[in-house]
Amino acid sequence: MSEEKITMPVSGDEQAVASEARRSFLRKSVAVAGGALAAGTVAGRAVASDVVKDPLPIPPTNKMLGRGVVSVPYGMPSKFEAHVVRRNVEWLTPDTIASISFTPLQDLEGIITPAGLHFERYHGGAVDIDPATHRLVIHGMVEKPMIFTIEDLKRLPQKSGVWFMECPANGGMEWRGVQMDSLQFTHGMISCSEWVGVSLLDLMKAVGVKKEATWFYAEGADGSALQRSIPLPGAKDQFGKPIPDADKIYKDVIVAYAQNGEALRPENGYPIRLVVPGCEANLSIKHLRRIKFSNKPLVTYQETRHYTDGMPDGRFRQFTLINEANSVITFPCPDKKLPGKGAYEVRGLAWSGRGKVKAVDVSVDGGKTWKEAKLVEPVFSKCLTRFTMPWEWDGKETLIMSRVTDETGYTQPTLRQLRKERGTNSIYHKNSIQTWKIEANGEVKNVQIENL
Ligand SMILES: Nc1nc2c(c(=O)[nH]1)N[C@H]1C(S)=C(S)[C@@H](COP(=O)(O)O)O[C@H]1N2
Ligand SMILES: [Mo]
Repeated sequence: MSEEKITMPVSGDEQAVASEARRSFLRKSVAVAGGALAAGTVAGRAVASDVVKDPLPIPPTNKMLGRGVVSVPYGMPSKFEAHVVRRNVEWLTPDTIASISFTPLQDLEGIITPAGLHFERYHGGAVDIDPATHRLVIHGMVEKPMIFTIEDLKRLPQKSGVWFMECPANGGMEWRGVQMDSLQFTHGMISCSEWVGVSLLDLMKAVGVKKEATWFYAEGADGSALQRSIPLPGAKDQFGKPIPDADKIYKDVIVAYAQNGEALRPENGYPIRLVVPGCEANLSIKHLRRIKFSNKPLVTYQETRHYTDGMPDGRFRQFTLINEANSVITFPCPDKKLPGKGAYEVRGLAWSGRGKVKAVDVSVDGGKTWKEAKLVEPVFSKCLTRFTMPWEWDGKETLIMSRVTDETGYTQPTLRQLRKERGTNSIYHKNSIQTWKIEANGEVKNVQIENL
């Protein structure tokens, strides 16, 4: 819309503001045209969607257009963002009781997932539990079994962290080949929040966990009553084999009651859930009703039929709890094609269940050469980390990919390496390098290349 078309009466004040805005915009556009400003350039090229003409079409104010300010008791995103929603894959969870909805990673910036877009996974249907009547029972191998109300938990010292939550089935549909032409479905079973609650260590102290306890079970109050066994130091499996990292996993665990500044959402476990940072999200039991200490794992349906990794020899690995380092380019991606050749910033997300992301390399030539991307602050442990890299696209077909290395020195495998070690019988823990094919028309395709 051009400035001339605005016929609404303008007050003196607004005129002053509008003309100051015009002057400052002019100063900025002159600077950009002269190439003097670093802002507004990518890969050394100026980026502007239009050549500026004078007089400039300054956007009108709300008041000039006669629109009122919208105020609601609880704010929602702009109606122009209505496409940014969780989505389901219909054939994956045809019944609505066992459901998975995926986070729209292609539309998110930074590292925090708004609670309403946090992916959501239910084995037995969602519930919304009254916090006034809910209780957390802690029992088993303890000196003093205890029952906590939500108010009791909130009086204890707080512990919080910004941690990702990832279902180990993230990417699971792609083990045998390409299946989903959307970033939302290839990687959208990961989200990241600031979680606030009570440290498990404090609760363990309160009930006096006995020395013999080497496991605890956590159980939910929803339809599935999902139960998982979580190792403590010295934990062994049902065959007597030590559980790797049993001395690390439990230390960060919290019983959370808040997520991104407000109470947990019902879909994410209201009023309390376990959060087991860095580990497969099915350990993070929602609607937590019970923690029981023991000296052996439960070996439930959920720990045998599900959440075990099929190996090439037909056997299954069990209790592979930590999510290894992984990364993906979120722009461009199948959901966000390139409008034409020129300067861009490649953007993506990297994470590791073992700590901080140390480095991310990006290739824009099918893995022939790699360049280190910039990590965007903040970089937290067991948290999504944003990376960026400037890129001048020449308009030719190419393959792009990212590869993360975490603070332990572990580097994300290629798909070929992963398949060599783990075959294609698995559903869980697929963290191989994701390749996107950029076509000459700017469209982006999900591909799996044999030698990568
Ligand atoms: N009570 C309960 N907790 C649960 C589940 C469930 O079905 N019921 N699903 C688990 C699984 S498989 C995952 S991946 C995570 C997902 O957490 P979210 O729904 O908050 O994303 O919750 C876990 N905790
Ligand atoms: Mo899951």
